[in-house]
Amino acid sequence: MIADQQQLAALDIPKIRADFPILEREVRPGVPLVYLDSAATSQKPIQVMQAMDGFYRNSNANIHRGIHTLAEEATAAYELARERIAAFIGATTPKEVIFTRNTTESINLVAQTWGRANLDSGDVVILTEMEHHSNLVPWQLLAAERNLRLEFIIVTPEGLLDLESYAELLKLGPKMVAFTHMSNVLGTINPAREIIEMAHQAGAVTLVDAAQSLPHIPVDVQELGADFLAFSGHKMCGPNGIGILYGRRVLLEAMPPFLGGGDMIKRVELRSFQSNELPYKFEAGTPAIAEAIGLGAAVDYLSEIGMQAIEQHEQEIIAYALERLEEIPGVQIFGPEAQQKGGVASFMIPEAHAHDISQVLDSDGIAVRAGHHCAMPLHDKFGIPATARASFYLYNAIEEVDKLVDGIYKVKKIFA
Ligand code: 7TS
Repeated sequence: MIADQQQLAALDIPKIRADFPILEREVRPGVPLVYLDSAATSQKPIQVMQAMDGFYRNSNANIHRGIHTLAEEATAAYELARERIAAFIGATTPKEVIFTRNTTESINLVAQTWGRANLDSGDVVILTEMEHHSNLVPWQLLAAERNLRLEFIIVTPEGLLDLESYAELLKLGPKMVAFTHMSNVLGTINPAREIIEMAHQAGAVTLVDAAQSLPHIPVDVQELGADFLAFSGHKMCGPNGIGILYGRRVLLEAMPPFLGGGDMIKRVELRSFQSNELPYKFEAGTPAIAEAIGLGAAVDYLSEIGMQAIEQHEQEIIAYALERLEEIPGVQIFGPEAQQKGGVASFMIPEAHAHDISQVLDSDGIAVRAGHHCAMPLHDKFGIPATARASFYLYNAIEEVDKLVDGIYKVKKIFA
């Protein structure tokens, strides 16, 4: 049986786990960590830590400024990271890859610059009912300022987007369609290519929130046809404080800058400035240099393992997790079946609140997230205040699902 499972496995899990030192720790003496919270943030492999450490030990300097050796090395490493990320997502040029702090900042950048330049009173922006707050609030802020009309693609009881409701909304002639590629609560992988194609036929620009998809499945911006695409380094084995905004070159060229300051200018006079060229126009001030280099290393790491193999591994884990969770009496699982989702399982049991579930699981070293997962409107829609969420990544072993299920039975016993 075990041999069969190993033959089936898409990834060499013991080998991968050896790259993540934190996975060896015990939460308490004798209680090993079972990390099932990668949708919140992923763990980091030594390759990423070494890349950042190496930069600080050998080449630390500010970029794009000095002509001394260290400044040149730092600049080259920072720009090499950009090139690797551009290749990873299929951008036509590294100029289309903007370093930001995270997905949240990337989406705010689009709302504040493209949005302010292109949206005015009465214009329609289409979002979905399953968005993370970071793809809701930036548009709400702009809507209040510009008197925009926000409309939402309906989420079905199964946790899928209702594309008929979308087709109806497109008749309103929206200027922007911004949606999550993969739900951080339901795990649903949305048909991004189809959504984008329909938006383009209606004349709208599109933004894909790829925070949950890009770390887990192959994503190619050209194949999707995305105009903008946002993601975070920390969810894809990279460091905190670094994220990406991909934008189609013609759109980025036409947009005003976001933050003003050093690096984003070509020339400054006392009362005026001339913007720098792409991508620097959108990178004001000293950026997170080590973090960008760390993200470049994360992209190398994921590429070497292969995004298709990672996707297949997570498909195996989520299929098994749903099967095991469904055996638990009274359990309620949110989102579609395994084939339509990534490695995210949000659930409730009648005996206990999500926070109690999380606390009892933690006593066995099992880390899951409890709460609304920054998707309050979606939880309102399903009429629940909170869910417990187990989320998986390339380093999770199938046995960890069994530990989770044993833990849930323990919760049921305690709160029975
Ligand atoms: N979009 C989605 C779909 C997300 O899941 C998240 C973070 C974000 C945007 C924001 O990413 P950030 O890096 O800018 O914070 N999601 C979660 C989560 O599910 N648990 O913690 C963070």
